[in-house]
Amino acid sequence: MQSILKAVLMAVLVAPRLEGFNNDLMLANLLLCNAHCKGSSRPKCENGGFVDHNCECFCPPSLKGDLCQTVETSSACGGIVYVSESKVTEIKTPNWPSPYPAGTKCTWLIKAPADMLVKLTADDLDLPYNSLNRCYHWMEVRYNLIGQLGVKICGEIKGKTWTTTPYGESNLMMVRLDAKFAEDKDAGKGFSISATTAPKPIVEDKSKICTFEPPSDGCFFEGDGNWFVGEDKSPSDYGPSFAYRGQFYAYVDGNNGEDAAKMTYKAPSTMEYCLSFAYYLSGGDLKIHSEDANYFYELWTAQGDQGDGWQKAKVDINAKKDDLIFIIAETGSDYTSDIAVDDIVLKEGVC
Ligand SMILES: [Ca+2]
Repeated sequence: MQSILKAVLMAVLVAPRLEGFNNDLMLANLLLCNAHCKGSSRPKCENGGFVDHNCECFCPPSLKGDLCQTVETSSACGGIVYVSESKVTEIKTPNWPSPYPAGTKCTWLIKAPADMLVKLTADDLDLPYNSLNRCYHWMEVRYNLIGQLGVKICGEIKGKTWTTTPYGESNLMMVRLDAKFAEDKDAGKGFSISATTAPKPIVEDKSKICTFEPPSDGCFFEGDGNWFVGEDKSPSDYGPSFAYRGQFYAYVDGNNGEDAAKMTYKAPSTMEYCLSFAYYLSGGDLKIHSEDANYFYELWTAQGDQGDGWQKAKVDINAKKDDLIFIIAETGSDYTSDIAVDDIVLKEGVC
């Protein structure tokens, strides 16, 4: 199987138009390996959830339910808030403006219609922090990718706003109060925030995507021979148990030793780009570099075992025409350090 996968990846990443290569036969072999979880048995996960290897929804943190349709929160606060155009919904912490109870944790999922953005304003916020400006209790705002940790806000704030962007989960925002982490610290007033919609600008979607799902016309990143296509559970047992999205992903086997595997893309024009991707790291380093005629630039790095799960990352890349953009996987000396990527998206504009 591995040799087939390697051959397919070579075809997909390195030479997608290789003459004489029987793509159809290879893709048929791959599809035979993935006959389950299709059609009506495939759940339609909501709120940023995706289908895992058991054909069940894998939910972003703080969401649960068969389709990720429910919020995990205490009974005193939180829930799903639907906002619509020209309507402002106020969200307040328990007892506002008196202090919230010790140890309170609340989660609100704010949903706008699919063609709208969510706009949030902190009308009044008072949450305790220390002399180093570290938050004892905080409000966390997650948006665009609600599975990814958001900004933590504390102190005394009035009037600050957040708006989702047209990319990603543009009509979803998650707001959390965490007064549990430092439960022994005195509570502040909490927060009173208002949520509403904002118009979604019409954007021409100039994005490039690699999901490694067949049938594929190839990936815009060119991979060297150290990348394989994996499906469901990785052959080595040290990689992911399932793809981040769909059923296939690209990976580098930890058995490669310290060799680096590289995917390369040449910027077609001088432009600001946003590179987003899902990655799985059980050791070694994953790096995003760019290179012009004179220098190379280290733009982003993740190091070491990140646990059993996919992470998401976004990297702003300011590239000139013909600059090279690299995704570099260095598996290190430990044979367990498999590295996988999926859902690589390059969009014009900042992240
Ligand atoms: Ca995929």
